[in-house]
Parts: sequence; C-alpha cells; structure tokens
Amino acid sequence: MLFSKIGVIPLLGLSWLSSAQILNVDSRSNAHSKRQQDIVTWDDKSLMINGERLMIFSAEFHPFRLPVPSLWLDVLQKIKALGYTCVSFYVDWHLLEGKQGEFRADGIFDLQPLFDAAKEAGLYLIARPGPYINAEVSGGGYPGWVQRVQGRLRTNDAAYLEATANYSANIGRIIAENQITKGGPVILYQPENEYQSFVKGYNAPDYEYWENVKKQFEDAGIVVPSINNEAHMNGYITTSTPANVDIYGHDSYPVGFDCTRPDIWPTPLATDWLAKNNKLAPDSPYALLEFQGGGFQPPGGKGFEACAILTNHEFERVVYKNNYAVGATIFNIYMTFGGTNWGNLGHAEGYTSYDYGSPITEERLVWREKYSEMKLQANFFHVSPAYLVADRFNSSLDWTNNPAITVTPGMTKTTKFYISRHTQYNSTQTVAYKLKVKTAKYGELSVPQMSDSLSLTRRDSKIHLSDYPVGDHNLVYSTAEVFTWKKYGDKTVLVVYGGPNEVHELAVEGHTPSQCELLSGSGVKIESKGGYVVANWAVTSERKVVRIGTLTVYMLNRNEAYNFYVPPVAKQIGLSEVIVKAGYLIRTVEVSSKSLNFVGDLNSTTTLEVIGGAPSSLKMLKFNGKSLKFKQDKNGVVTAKVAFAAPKMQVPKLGKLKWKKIDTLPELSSSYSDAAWTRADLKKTYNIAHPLRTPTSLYGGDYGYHTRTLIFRGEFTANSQEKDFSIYTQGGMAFGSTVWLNDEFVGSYLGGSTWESYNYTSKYTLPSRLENGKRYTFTVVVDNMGLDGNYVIPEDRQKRPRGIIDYDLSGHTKSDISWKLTGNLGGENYLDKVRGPLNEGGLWVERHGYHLPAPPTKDWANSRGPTEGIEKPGITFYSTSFDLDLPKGYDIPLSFTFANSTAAGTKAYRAQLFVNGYQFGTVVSNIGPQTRFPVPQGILDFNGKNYVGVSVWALEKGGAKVEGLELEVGMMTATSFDKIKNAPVPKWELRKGAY
Ligand code: IPT
Repeated sequence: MLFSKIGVIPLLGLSWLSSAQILNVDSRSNAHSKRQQDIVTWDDKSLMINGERLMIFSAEFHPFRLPVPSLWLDVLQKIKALGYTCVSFYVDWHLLEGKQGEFRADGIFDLQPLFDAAKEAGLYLIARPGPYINAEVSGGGYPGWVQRVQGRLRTNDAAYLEATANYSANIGRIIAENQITKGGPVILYQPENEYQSFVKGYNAPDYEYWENVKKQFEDAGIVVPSINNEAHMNGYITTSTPANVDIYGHDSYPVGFDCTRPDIWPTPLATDWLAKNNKLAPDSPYALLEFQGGGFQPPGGKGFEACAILTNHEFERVVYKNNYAVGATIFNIYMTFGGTNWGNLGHAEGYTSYDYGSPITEERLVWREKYSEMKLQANFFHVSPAYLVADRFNSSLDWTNNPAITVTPGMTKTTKFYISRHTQYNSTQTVAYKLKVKTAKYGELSVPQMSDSLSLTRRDSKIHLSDYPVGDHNLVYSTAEVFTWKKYGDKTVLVVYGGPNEVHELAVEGHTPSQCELLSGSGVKIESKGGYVVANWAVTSERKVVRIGTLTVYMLNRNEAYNFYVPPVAKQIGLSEVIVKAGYLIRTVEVSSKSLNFVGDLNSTTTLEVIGGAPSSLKMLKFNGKSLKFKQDKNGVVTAKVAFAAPKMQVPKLGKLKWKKIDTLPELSSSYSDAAWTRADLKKTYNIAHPLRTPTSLYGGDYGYHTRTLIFRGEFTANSQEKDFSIYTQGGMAFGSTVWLNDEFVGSYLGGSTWESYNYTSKYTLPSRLENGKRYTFTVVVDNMGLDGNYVIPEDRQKRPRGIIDYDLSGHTKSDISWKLTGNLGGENYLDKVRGPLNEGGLWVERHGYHLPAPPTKDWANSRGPTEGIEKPGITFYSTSFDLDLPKGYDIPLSFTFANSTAAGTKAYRAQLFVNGYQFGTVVSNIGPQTRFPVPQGILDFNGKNYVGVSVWALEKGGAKVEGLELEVGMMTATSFDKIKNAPVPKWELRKGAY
C-alpha cells in the first residue's frame, strides 16, 4: 500500500524551527522553505514522493461539513475508487477557536480520523489551514471575535497576526505531526488562500505578511512544501518573489457559478496558462490547486442539481482534458464531496446544503455520471507515466484535417498524447476529423487508416495516443481512450473505450492478423500494415474483445467502461492488481493466490466480472465477505452474480407522530424578565471597519454573539408623539427581521436574495397610539445568515456587523431607547462544546437547550407538529422523537423535506431543523431554494431514539404554515461500510442562568 514504503524520518537538524519572532522579509532565509525534508520533492514537471513521480489527482473535501468523523473513510474510499491519489482539505478556524485563546479540536472537530482515514484509504493530503479560507463558510473561516480585531484582516497589522497566532500554532502542530516526514499522509500545505484580490491603491502584495503567515506554520513544525493558489495568475507570490512558496499554482472556475442556465459555458477556454506558469514559476510543476468541480449557490438559486448539470460529465471531459493538455500534474477538484453547512457554519450567501453539484452527492452517493467519468480520467494517469514528463506544445489546427478540431500534443521521446477538442470548445456539433500522429518507426500517420474519420460528438474531448507502452507491447497508436491496462505474467489486459457510434482504431506493434482472435462481439476489422496490426471498430452497445498475441484488448462503449474498477488492493499476497467490472461501487479487493474478496456497495443485482488479476485457478470469490458461486473461463475471466435486495424497512411518518410545542418568543409577554440579558451599553464599537450610527453599539459581534438568531429589546417611555419606527437591521444576504412593540406585531423585513438587503431600512407605522409616560418595549428578532467572507483585502467584509445598524422612532432621539440583546447563551462562552460554537442561536428554546435530545416537554402543549400552522407572527418550537431500527448492511440516505409551495396566500416563514441537537437545516420559505435536508447516519441514530426539533418563525400577518414535513428515504445501497459511530449527542441538561 501507499504508505508501507514510507519510513519515519526523524526531525533532525531543524534548528530554525526555534526562531520565533515575526519576520521581516530581509531576515527571511530562502533556503529553509525548500527541501527541509527529502521525501516530497519536485521539478518543473511533477511532484515526486520518495523519488517517484506522481500525478497529484486530488479531491477537495471539508471534513467539517460532515460532522460524523467515522464517515470520512467512506468518502475517502469513494474518492480512492476514482483512482485519485490525494485529498485537499480546509480547516475552519471559526469552529476551532470560537472563544479567543481556547483552541478545541476534539470530538467531531478532531482531525485525527481524517489523517487515519487517508492512510487507510491510501490517499495523500494537502492541508489548507488558512487562517483565511473563504470556502463559503461564515466569516471565511474567521471566528466571530475577529470582528473586534484592531487591525486590518489578511494584512501584516500586528493585531491581526497576533489574533491568528494561537490557531496557527495549534493547527500547525496537528498538521506537522501528520506530515509524510512523520509517517503521516500530509505532503503539501497552503498558507492563506487566494491572496491576490486587493482594493485599488492598496500596497499589495505585502511580502512580510505572507512570510509571517508561512512562518507561523513553519514554527509549528510544518516542513512539507508550501503551495499558493492564486485565482488569476497575477504572480504576486510565486517561487521567486521576495516572499514565496515552494510550488506556485492557481485556481480556476471556468464556467462560473450561474447554475440557472446550466447549458451555457460562458468564457473561452484558457490555453495560455502553461506559458504564464512557465514565466511565473518555471521551477514549479504546473499546479491547479482549486479547479471547478461544481458550483456554490446563492439563496434563491436554482439548487445544486442545476450546478451538477453545469459541471457535468461533458464539462469534465472538455475542460479537465484541456487542463491535461496544458500540463497540470497537480490537479485538485473543488469540490469532490461538498457536504452540509450544518450548524450555521455557512456564509450568508449560501444555504444549508453545500452539495456543490459535486461528483459525490451530499448524501455520499455516487450515482452522478460525472463521478464515473472521473474514474475513467483518473485511472488513465496510473498507467501513463509518460504524461508526467511530456513536453507540452501549443494547441493548434495542424493535427487534423478539420479546423473545427484543435489538438494539443504532449510528447516524450517515445510516447505522445494528442488531446483533441472542438476549436470552439463549447460546440455541441458532431464533427468528423482525421488525426495526424507521429510514430517512431512508421513516421507520420493519418488515422483512422481503415475508415474515413473519427468524430467528436457534442461537448467532448479525447486523449489519443501514439507509441504508448502497454506492458511488453507498444501501441503504435490508439484513437480510443485508455482506461487502464495491467500485465499479468505473460498476459496483458488493456481496456479502451469510446463514445456511442464513434469509430476507433488501435494499432499494435509487431503482430500479424493471424495472431489476432476475436474473443467477443463482432465488427472488428483487423489489417496488417507491415510491422504492426490495426484493429478498427465502431462503438456499439456490444462489447468487443480482441486478443492480439498476448495482449487482450477490451473495446468498450463508455457507458460500460463506467462500471469498471481498478480497486485498491487492501491485502495482497504475491499477485497483481485486479480489473473488475461491477456495478455501483468497488472499494477494495483482497487478493491471494487462491481467493479474491471484493468490498463494495450495490444498488442492484450485479454481475461481477474479473477481467484481469484473478488467480488462474480461483478457489474462492467473495463479495463483502460472502462466498459467491462463480465461473472461470479458459482466459481466466471470472464471473459471478451478486444479489441485491432492497431492505424491508420503515421510517416514521412525521405527521403521525406526537409532537409537543411551545412558544419560543416569551419575550413578548409582559411578565418576561430580561434582567439577565446583555446590556447594549457599549458607547463605541470594537469594529474598526464600521463606525456606529447609534448611541450604543447594537452589533452582535461587539457582545460576542455571532451565530443565527439575535434578539434585541429596546425600552423607552412613550410621549405619544410616536408614529412610526424605522429600523435598519442586518443579517447578511436573505436575512429577515421582525419587530414587535410589547406583544403587538409591528412588521417584518422578509429579505431578498440580492445585495439590496445590505442597505435596507424598514419603515413601520406603529400599530396603535402609545400612552404618554408608559414604558414600552420593542422586541426585534434578526436572522443572522452567517458572517460575510473576506475575499478582498483589506475591505474587511468579515466585519460587516449583524444586528441593528440604525433606527429612528418618531418623536424621540435615539438615546431615548435603551437596548439589551442576546444571541446564543453564553456568546463566545458557548455551552455546547460538543456541537461547537456556531450550532445554536439566540431563540429562547436554544438558550435553554430545548433543541437538544430529551427536552423536558411534559408541560408543553400537544401538537400535530409544524404543519399545524401559526396564526400570527411569532416563533413556535415543535419537538418530537421517534425510534429507528434500520437494517444493518445498508446505506440509507434520509432527508427531512419541507413541502413549500409559492401558491398565492402562502405566508413567509423561517424554520430551523434540529436533529439530535445538531442544526441540520434552515428554511427561508419565501426565498429558498432548499426544501430537502439530508441528515447522515451518525447524526441520526439508525438503531435507537432520535429527537427532532423544528422552530418556525412566522413573519407575516396571518401567521404561516409549514405545508408538509416528511422523512424521505433516498437511494438505498447495500454497503460493506459498517464502521459508522454515532456522533456524540449529549442530551438536554438544565442550564443554570438560562433566561
Ligand atoms: C475560491 C476559494 O478559494 C474557495 O475557498 C471557494 O470559495 C471557491 O472559490 C468557490 O467555491 S475563490 C474563486 C471563485 C475566485
């Protein structure tokens, strides 16, 4: 396995680690950033690990978006099954240091299970700890308290750097301990993130800042090479700038994020990247450190299935193959599994799902065609080492007879690659062409030789080859694409594929037609060309298998190729890798001289077909530990059937359960005491980016409240001059707010999915005349959708406040109102250390912990649940529990679905869904788009009691009604993955001092 070779390299001679002060550029030594270790090295072509070149085919995965650490291995195995070699992960500082000075990375926030899973799956890791990460997370990864930092963020200001020091030292140490130099999986790390977007006139880039970020991590012991991911190849920080990185790279999201018109590929395809890279960092391999694998989505967007279409299998073919044409040998796809913005970890411009339209769905399913397509692509690089050293040439029209086709060659002294695509890269036409290939022995050939043309159908791109070694054989050329090949003793198996109806040709050195035999299928023409034979066929649904001497060639249609796997070998005794056709997923295989044991998942009854690597006289074939009846033919091919039966199981009907409900806005009652609330008496703000407009600060962040619902209470003595009340609340994109005066509804801001909501003042007419001299209280509820990211430096958008920005009560000065506020109980001294600093907000039920399992509901009213409806503006909390007893051996995706129509008369509501205390969904009924909220096993106890809580905030006169709430079962698979440990679910306990 991958890691068996890696010894532990003692950290000797690293005395520079102890030099700890903040650096300035002049004292920086260039030498120590390079080659502090000799395991991960590189040249201009590729990365090398222990001296061996490796294609870094990497999947972006954020463990914090799946709060069941025991499931990380499941995702990583699904990535490994694609043939990837690496995973890149961000760390979200916000979740780890919710209180300044208290770094906590335990429980679900512990990263050790990730390092362990990577080793078990056989994947390297790229660590991206920030401190700034962007990533569509609240604050771009900055903890809320960073809003109070007295320095500009992402700059060399001492206050900012000091704020990051504790986190960087701690996370740096954790990463350092898991570097490859210590037997761990981490091979690269990225300081900062896309440090390259500056406001005009800002003195950028700040080299000292960059070196200081790096130094924090290096001081913590990180020695693996550093990388930079620029968004636009500005060359601000390269391998040779005064402040630098070891490996320069960039990001790209070529089709953007408009998933509303998923057929439109808006920008031209880049072809000058390598030239730019060679100028900026001629000593670096060409690295794409974040490349589009899907898209993020704003509130009110079209949903992630649309993003999956925008970035579908055709996108992967055309755009990724262009990356190979350009020469990428470090290629990280963002996201490969997106996950969930559970527990308010997302930024305001998103919503709960972070599915991203990725190859692996939010439910960890691998049914999207784009998953299978990546398996075809990534496996090719395992058997094509020449790719890593090929010289790259410009794309041109010179390689075909049709200017509608552009080819980019990549060449070694022997092997040559020809990456063809439509000249107009997003064309959907079918175009015929003849390709010119160079061969060492036979000069230039125009192929196909036995038919008129090849064809590119719709959006497609192909990697054609010449002089390509396959074991002891040489492909003079192949127009069909190679999936894999393996040599087994004196036999070699090659698997190639093509799209429907395409004509392909493959030529093998040194054979005659008499040495060829059609083993399966029909319609393969064989001709001798003196020195080599050519096989020519048209792709049909029928598979063709041809033996050419000792080489067996499987000529597949692409849809069939999708079902082939080259599974990682979990245990191997003396035999080689296996090529197997299966169904839904093969995770690993154990091979011995007599037996094969596949481990995988099924979604239907499946025929297993081992076309390479089965022991010649197989005694035992197992699938997930169960013996199968099998046949082995004279060519050694093994076939067996694995039966799938959907489990018999039931999930409860949520509408039939007994629910309890309670008003969670007791603040409206005259008997409610806010004595324990935080006084909003700060006459200034600590937020240096946003001067106050009010006499005292009403920014949640000044008082330590950074997550979800904020509630304000403003008291004043009436003078009967009051007529209207204007209020500018702010909770980020798509936020909403509601104002009451005593227990009377004043009005709501329903929110919008545009930036306009960032500057919106609501003007309300007060519902009734106020009595002179009487005390009144405004209650203002503000939905904080998450803090903004901090992309542009030094705009400090993370500091955009949440709360009340301004207000005006007619007949009064502002200081006539004295305010109190609350957010989550304890603010930065948050109570639920298990679910982290962001999971709960400021609703009364949350402050008391009633969203946690087993709340004391005895005295609450009986209810039919959230579908019962609320008659007037207010917030009600519904609680229920149910038992699950789901069969073992199945992966059962469960989602909570809110029926939500926009029929006339439907009133706006905002709901939060809690499952076993974890917030796993927020609904904004009038903006959307999300109505379906997957909750993974491990948060749901599949064999035990589960507690569900739903808060429903009705914003409009007449109240609101959740039209339906169901537990929905997704596509079930029989799975071998049985290592799921439930996330910790501490239950409700009386919270002393809760108010
Ligand atoms: C790039 C960020 O680096 C990454 O964190 C994430 O936000 C991603 O975008 C989008 O999902 S920034 C790039 C769009 C310029």
